Amino acid sequence: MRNILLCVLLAALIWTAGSSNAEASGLCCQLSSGVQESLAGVAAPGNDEVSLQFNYSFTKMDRYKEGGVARSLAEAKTYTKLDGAAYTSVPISMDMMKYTLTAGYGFNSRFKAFVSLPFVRNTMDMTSSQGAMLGWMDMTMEPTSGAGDATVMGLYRLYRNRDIRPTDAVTLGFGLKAPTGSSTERSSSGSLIHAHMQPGTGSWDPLLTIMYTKVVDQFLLQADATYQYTTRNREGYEFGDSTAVGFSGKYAVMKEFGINAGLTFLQVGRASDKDGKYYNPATNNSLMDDPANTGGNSLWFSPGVQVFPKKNLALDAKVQLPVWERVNGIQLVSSYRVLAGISYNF
Ligand SMILES: [Cu+2]
Repeated sequence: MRNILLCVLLAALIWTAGSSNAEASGLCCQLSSGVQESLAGVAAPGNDEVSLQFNYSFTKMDRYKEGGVARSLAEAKTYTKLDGAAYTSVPISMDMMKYTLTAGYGFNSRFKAFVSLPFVRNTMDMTSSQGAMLGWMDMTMEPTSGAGDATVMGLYRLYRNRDIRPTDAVTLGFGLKAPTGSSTERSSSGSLIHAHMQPGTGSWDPLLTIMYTKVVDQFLLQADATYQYTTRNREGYEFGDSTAVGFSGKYAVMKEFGINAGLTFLQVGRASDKDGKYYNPATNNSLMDDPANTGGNSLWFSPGVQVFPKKNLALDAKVQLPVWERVNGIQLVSSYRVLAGISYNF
């Protein structure tokens, strides 16, 4: 059994490595990589078990925030760059869809490894100024879609209070997000599209995560923190580092059905475009492209349900709602995210 599982993991890795033209999701939504979504979701594989998960997420971005204050699209159109020039290209809305396949394997009772590969599709409506006489014209961008950035992650259980039915456990995770998704998609005019709409980031990013879980009767409580250290991609662009801290609780209503809720605090650093390939301030007046308008802090509330229709099979669905945010500059921010997943342990 172990060999089969290793083969599955290897195959996933090879597939991942081969899909160098793939696309990954940008960080617009300010929520981090697919593997966190998967891990936050459903059952981890047991000893010598393989788990397969399929997750879907949809993010709607259609509001503006300047710092912590809500702004209208009309207000966004009046903003200027740091050099005083007006933004002449402003996003109206962005939809991000992500389908993530995650394979996991439990090597022993302490160590589990996961590989996840997302497939993403991003769409955007924008408006651009045609000059003082002609006003603003709305347009829909060519959607971007394809494989995204794959993540490999190992989870190591540092501590549990007892061997049989432990109620307290601490787990440490190390991961690496690989640049399997394209970060160099271009528009028909030949220029690189927004860095945050590219399928991938183009960078190798280490991840570190630690989680504490506690079982009290029918409740499962979890506290976790994840840090993603971003690096610069070949085009000279570097997304901001991110830190996510979460608290969540699951309540088993009955054997086949559970409800859960969580709070996540997310901190994302400002991006930097060293060589000006995505944003050349001399020629680019796009609000979306200006790194001054990237990064910020946000707090999310996530209610959800889990269904276990039969042994080894789990379904889950949740909504993530921003309850507070404070962004750098002025940014298009999310109204909601919807996530759904199915997992099976072999
Ligand atoms: Cu756009």
